[in-house]
Amino acid sequence: MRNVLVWAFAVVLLAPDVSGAAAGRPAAFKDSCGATESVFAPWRDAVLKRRPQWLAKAEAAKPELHRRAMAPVRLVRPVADAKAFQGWAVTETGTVPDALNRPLSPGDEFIFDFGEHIVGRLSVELMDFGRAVDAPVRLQFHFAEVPAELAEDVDRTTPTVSTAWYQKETATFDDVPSTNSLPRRYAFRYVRVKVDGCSPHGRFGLGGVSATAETSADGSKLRAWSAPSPQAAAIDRIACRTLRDCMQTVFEDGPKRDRRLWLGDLRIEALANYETYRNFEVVKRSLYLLAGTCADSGLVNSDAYERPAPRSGACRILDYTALFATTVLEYLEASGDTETARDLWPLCALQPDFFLKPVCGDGVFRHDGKWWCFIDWQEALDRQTAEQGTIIYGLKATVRLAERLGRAHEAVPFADAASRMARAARSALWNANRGCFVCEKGGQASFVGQAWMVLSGVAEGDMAQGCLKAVLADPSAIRPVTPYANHYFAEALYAAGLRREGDRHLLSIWGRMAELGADTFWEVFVPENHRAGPYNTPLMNSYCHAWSCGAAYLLRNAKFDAIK
Ligand code: RAM
Repeated sequence: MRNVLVWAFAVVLLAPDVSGAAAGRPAAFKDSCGATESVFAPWRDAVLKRRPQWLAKAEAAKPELHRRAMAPVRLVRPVADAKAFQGWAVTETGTVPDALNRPLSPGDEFIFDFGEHIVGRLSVELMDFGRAVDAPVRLQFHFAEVPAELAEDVDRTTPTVSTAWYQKETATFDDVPSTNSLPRRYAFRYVRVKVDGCSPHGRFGLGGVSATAETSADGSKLRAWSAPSPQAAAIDRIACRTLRDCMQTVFEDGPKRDRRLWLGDLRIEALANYETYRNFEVVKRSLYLLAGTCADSGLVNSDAYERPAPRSGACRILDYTALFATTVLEYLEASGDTETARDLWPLCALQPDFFLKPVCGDGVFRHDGKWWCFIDWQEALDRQTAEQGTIIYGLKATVRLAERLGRAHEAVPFADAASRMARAARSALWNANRGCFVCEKGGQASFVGQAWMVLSGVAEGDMAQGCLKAVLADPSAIRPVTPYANHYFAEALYAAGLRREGDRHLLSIWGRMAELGADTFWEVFVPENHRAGPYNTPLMNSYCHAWSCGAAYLLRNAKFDAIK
């Protein structure tokens, strides 16, 4: 997966702007649907004028954070356990008071277990024993979301992302006694506190260790839901906690890493949020942040930072950009906020100018090397079929949004493009012998390729059921590695009326993570390879990852009920 990551970032950062005539690909398909430059020009003008107002609106919609005081519940240490997730579990070594009110020496250490995953600040109280402490106290802190992070040494790995994400700190405290807060916000269930240096004269000890959890999710607003089974209740609980911990002043992808807004993650978080905490402000802020930081061409980039000042991350994921209008449409439908949807319409209407560029004259998507085609972290995946479906899905959402806003006439070229691409998919990408959609070069069939063909309505009825069942029965079909892509596969099963298969799939991913003791759902999960991940070490994976919280949406949206 490492090569894919390096390649993807190189492409998105080094590729020229995909706007306007810069893309050397024939614009024939777009033009033939009536999506010509003159159609896009007024929207582009409106977008560029509105960008500063959009940033101001993002700022005005900043949600308040709710805080909870948290205390550790026990002391633990990691133990090897072949049956546990990644081969590591924790075992209890004592109670919290065992670590407190006692003189400590260099090398002493304790691992505090807070009992559940939290996102927040840590505070540590230092105490003396009636005598002045004649040197500073230096402590090492190591925060962990899962036991493997406590047991394995990140310094022996070569991650493809910065090790500064790894949640380790050394802090030196001059005053004893004193109460001190660590500088960053952390994502963790466990924290190891180790004495690195202290005076041999005048002893010090820990008076207390506590945390303040932060989230923009208001727990008192969490919608009640009657789960059809204890297993469904457990999955929902973990999914809601995942959403809660990623829901900060924007929807973050992962509070450990990358701590920023990503469009693909946002869409799933927003869907889960509508069924659970229903905080519309944070969706509005996230949409406006992406809108206000769009490129000078008017392209909606895939990621954005809030701090130190709003800024685009400048990644250009085709399948994320194609989902922007969908995310606005779903926000409108859930919140009734027509004003925001109207305000963002020119931006939504402009995006097909970008994501239709790699569609060739025959209506088939062929990667032109100018985008990051993501879909999933699965390295073996040929993304053609999934991208084709995502583009059609995005076009249809743009049409529906136009209809909701009384602007259907403006979306005629997009409706035309969607139906022509659907026809093209059914002829160029359908393999009648295998009964499923495949990619042109090499004929690869994938789970997520069928998912997007079904979700976009390219395949309906028997064709939809048939292609999903075909890949389920085919050991050579490429399976997803992220809960993100698995989410769309499960949703496609439900959409095709395969409820039992949908439930089974949901249980095989989210149910299995729950069985393995997940506090919050993970960024990557391959049931038969717990060490899978795109960063060259599972230690850099995020274990509270936004795009995994969609199980709450799938469960609550009346999609799950066949297996009780
Ligand atoms: C990673 C993040 C994020 C995802 C992008 C594509 O950096 O995990 O969730 O949206 O990749």
